[in-house]
Amino acid sequence: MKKMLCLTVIIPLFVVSVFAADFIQGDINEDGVVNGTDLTYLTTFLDLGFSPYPVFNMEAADVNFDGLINRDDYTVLRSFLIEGVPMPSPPEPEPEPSLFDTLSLAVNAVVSNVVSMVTVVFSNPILSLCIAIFLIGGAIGLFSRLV
Ligand SMILES: [Ca+2]
Ligand SMILES: [Ca+2]
Repeated sequence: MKKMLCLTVIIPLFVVSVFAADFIQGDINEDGVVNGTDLTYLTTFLDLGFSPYPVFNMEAADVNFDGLINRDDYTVLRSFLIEGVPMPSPPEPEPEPSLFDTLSLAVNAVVSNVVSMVTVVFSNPILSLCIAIFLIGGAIGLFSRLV
């Protein structure tokens, strides 16, 4: 009864930082098989908030690949072991952006910056007048060289 109370009151959440592929999903004790021992490891970990065992593979314990180790993983692992329900597949890795996507982002950033600079400049009448004088002076200079 005391253990059940502990199970229902304390629902620890543990963050798993990296999805790695060098482990067997659910093989928490890293003995090469997924069995009741792994479920015991996971239950103990969830009850205590830490693992008393020398080996505890955090990535393998996150059997539903949501980045957390919690009761949902217990449910998935238990269903797999007892009912044969397949465990979820690991998430697909994010595709690398193409060169076109990267260039598009860069061009969009440059255009956005130029537009905001032009907006700032032309919203200031003194700056607008200075630029107009500069452009007219340059045009006159260029025209005088051509003639
Ligand atoms: Ca195992
Ligand atoms: Ca999980």
